Amino acid sequence: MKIDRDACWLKKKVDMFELKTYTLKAEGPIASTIREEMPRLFEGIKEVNNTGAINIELVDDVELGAEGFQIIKGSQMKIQATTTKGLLYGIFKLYELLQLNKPIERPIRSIPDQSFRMINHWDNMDGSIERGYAGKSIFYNDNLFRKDYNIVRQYARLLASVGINALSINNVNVHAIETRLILEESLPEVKMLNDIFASYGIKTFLSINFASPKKIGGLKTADPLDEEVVNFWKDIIAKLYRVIPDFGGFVVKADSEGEPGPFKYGRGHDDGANMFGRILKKYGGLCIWRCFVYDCIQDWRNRKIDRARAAYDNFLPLDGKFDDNVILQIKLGPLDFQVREPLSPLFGALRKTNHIIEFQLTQEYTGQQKAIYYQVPVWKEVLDFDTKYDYNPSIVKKLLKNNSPVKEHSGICAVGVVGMDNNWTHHKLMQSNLYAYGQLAWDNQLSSEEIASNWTTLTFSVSKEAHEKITEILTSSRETYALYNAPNGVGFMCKPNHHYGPDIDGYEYDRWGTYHFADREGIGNNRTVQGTKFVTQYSAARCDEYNNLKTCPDEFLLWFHHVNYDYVLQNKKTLIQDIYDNHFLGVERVKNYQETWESLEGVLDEESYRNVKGLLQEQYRVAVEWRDQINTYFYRKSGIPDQQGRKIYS
Ligand code: GCV
Repeated sequence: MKIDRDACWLKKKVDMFELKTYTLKAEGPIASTIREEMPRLFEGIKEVNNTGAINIELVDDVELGAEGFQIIKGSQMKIQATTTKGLLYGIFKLYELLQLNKPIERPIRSIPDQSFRMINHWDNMDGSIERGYAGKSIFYNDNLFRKDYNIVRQYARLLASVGINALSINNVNVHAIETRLILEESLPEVKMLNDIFASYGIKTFLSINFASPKKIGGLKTADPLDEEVVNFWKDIIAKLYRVIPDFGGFVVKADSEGEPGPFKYGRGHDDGANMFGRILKKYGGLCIWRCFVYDCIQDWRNRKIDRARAAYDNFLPLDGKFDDNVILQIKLGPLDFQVREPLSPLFGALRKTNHIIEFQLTQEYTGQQKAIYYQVPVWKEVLDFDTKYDYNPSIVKKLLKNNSPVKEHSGICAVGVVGMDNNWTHHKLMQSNLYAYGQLAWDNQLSSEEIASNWTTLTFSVSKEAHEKITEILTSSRETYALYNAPNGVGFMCKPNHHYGPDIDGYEYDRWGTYHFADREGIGNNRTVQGTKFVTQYSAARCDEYNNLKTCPDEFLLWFHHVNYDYVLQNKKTLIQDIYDNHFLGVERVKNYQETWESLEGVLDEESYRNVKGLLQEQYRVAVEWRDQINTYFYRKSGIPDQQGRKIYS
C-alpha cells in the first residue's frame, strides 16, 4: 500500500466560507505556484479576473523590500508585496493566520528579520545522508539523481511556507562522484531541482570540492592564485550559469576534516573565497565559505592546543578582506553542536565581513531523530545573546546584519533534517524543528512556546488539554536532554564516529580535540586566561564573566574551567551532586513524557501516536544508559556518594 507523504503543517485545508474567489495580477514561475497553491490551501477557492474576495497584487512599497508582504482585511482582502515571492509568503501567512484563528483586524505587515534563511543538505549521491537519520536522500539514490520531483516539490512548498529562501543540495564533504555535479553532464538535473525550488522562491547552491581543478580538471594544482586554476573555475561557472542563470552559488568546506583548501598552497582563506567570489560576481552568484577550520589531527597529550579557538584564530585576522559576494558561515558554537556550547566568539568580533550563523536541524549529537529535542530554546539562546561589545546593537540577532557590509548577505543557515521517511523527519514531533527554524529566522521575536503551540495546532486536531501536553513536552525537551547528557557544558562523551549514546572516554585520547580531562579530583577544560586563553576571544565584559569562577554560568562551568568535584556551583550544590541530581532528573522527565504521551492514545491519529510512543521507549532506554554511565563514571573517579543514596552502580 502506498502511504501518502505527510503534509506536515500544511495538512488541513482552510474553509474560506465567504472568501471563495481571488484575483492575482502577476505572472512568472512563482505566480504559477501561487495559482497552484491557492486551491490546495483554501477550500473551494477559484481565480477570477475582476474583483475577487481576495486580491493578490504587486505594489510599489519600498519598505516591504523584496520579501516582505502585507495583508489587509477590508470589504475585500488584499495581499500585497513588491515581488511574487513576497506574495507567496503572504498567502502562506494568510493560511496560517486562518488555521490558527488569529484575527486580522489591522493590516499585517511582515518583513523578515534575517535576509538569508538557508538549509544545507549533507546528502551524498549514493543516497546516504551524512548525519541523516530520516531515511535516504530525497535527491539522490545509487549514485544517480533520484528524479522524484513530486517529493522535491512537496519539500519546496514546506520550506517556502515558513520562508526558507536558499538551500544547498549536496554534502559539504564532496566525494569523487559529487565533484562531478558542477560538470555539464550533471547540469540538466541540477537545473530541474533549481527550477522547482526557484518556483517557490528558493535559491539553489552546490557544495564544491576545492581541489576540483586537480580532481576533474586534469591540473596539477588547485592553488587559487594560479591562472590555470582561475580559468578552470571561470569555465565551469560560465557553463553553469549558461544552463541555470538564476543559480545561487557555491558552499565551500575547505581545510576542514580532510577536505582540501588554500592552506596547502600557502594561501589564505580570503584568497580561496575571493577567487570564487570574483568569478561568481559577474553572474550575481555567491560564495558561502565555512569557518569550521580546525586541526583534527591533534595530540591529546598537548594541553596547549584548544580546538575551540580555531574559527576565531583562523578568520578574525581576515575580517574585512573578503569580497562583497563572499559570506562566512559560522557554527553557532566553537565546537560542534553540543547540547550546550557558548556562542562562537566570532560573532560580535567580526565587523567587516558578511556572515551567517549555522544551526543544525538534524540531531547529530542530540538523539538522532529518536529523542525529542525541540531546538528553539537553543537558537533563541544564541540569537538573543548580548556579546557585550561596546557598540550598539551588540545582540547576535541584530549584529548578523549590522556587522555584514551587504545586509542581504547575512542571516542564518541550518543543516537539513529530511529524508525519504514518510513523515520526513523520522520522529513526528521533530517536524516542529523544521517549521520552527523558518518561523524564527523570519521573526526573531517569536517565543519558543508560541512557535511550539502554533506547530501543534497546525499539525494535530486535538483538545486544549492534549495541545498543552504536546507543547509542554516540546518546550521542555532541550532541557531534559541536557540534564542527562554530558554535564555543565563539557560536551562530547558520546560514542565516537556515530555520536549516539554515551561513551565518556570515547574521545578522550583521540585526535579530535574534544576532551573533558576528568581525573580523581575534578573535571573540565581550562580555557581561562591562565589556561588556553580561549576566553580572551570574547568581548572584555564576557571574558571577565566567563573567566571568573564566581560569575561563569553553571551550565558552561566545565567548558571554561577545570574544577574539583566538591566545587560549589552557583546553585549551591557541589558539582558532583549536581551531576547526580541532573542525571536522575533527566531520566525521570523522559519517563514522564512517556506517561503523558500514553495519555494521548485515541486522541491523536494512530500513526503519530505510535511513532512517538515507540521512539520514547528508545529515548528512555538511552537516557538510562547516559544516567548510569555518567553517574557510575564520576562515582568511581571521585569516590563521593550520592547524598540521597540513590542507586549508582559501582
Ligand atoms: C559534514 C561534524 C560532523 C561531520 C560534518 C562536520 C561539518 O564534524 O560530525 O559529519 O561533516 O561536522 O560540519 O563539516
